[in-house]
Amino acid sequence: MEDAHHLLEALWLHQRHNVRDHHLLSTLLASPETHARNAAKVVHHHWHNVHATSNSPMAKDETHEAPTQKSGVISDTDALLKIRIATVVEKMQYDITEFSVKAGKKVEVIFANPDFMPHNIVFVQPDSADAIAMAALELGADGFAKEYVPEDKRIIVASGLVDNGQEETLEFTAPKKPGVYQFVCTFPGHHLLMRGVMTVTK
Ligand SMILES: [Cu+2]
Repeated sequence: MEDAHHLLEALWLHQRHNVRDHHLLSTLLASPETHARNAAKVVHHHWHNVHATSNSPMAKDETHEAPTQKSGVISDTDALLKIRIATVVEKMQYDITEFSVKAGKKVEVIFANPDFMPHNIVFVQPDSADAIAMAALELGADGFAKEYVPEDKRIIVASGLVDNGQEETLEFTAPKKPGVYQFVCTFPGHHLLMRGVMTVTK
């Protein structure tokens, strides 16, 4: 059987182009990978609940409404920066692609995923996003079990794979060294589009 992540990518493409491949969906619904199964369940739900004339299969369903909470900085004090970052439905992007924080400040990132695909968010050292995404890809069959987060010293903090409608909060301390740090989704095939930067200032 093909890797679940390839099948999910195929489903993602079909979803974007409003093509329904029932065989592919059935295969994913039976996948041993929980995140793949969850994603398939969301798509299955849409196919059976969304009005046929809807432009996008995602457009009218309550589970895909824009999150009620707005993304961006929630609060910023001397002690703590609190920020919400969400995925953009069917875009393979984060809705926040840059923010700044003072070196050494505590950061709380609420990562929310309204998209049907699973995504993660991994904060890394400057210019290491590509290498870490490649290392994630090389996890191969272990990828899902490791949430596509490789072991790598350049990772500052990482979420797990977050399924549709879920969120995860990350708490970490901003690096002491000013610079442009990247954040990226390491799910295979996502890293080129799904990334942003955290600028650490003095
Ligand atoms: Cu992703």
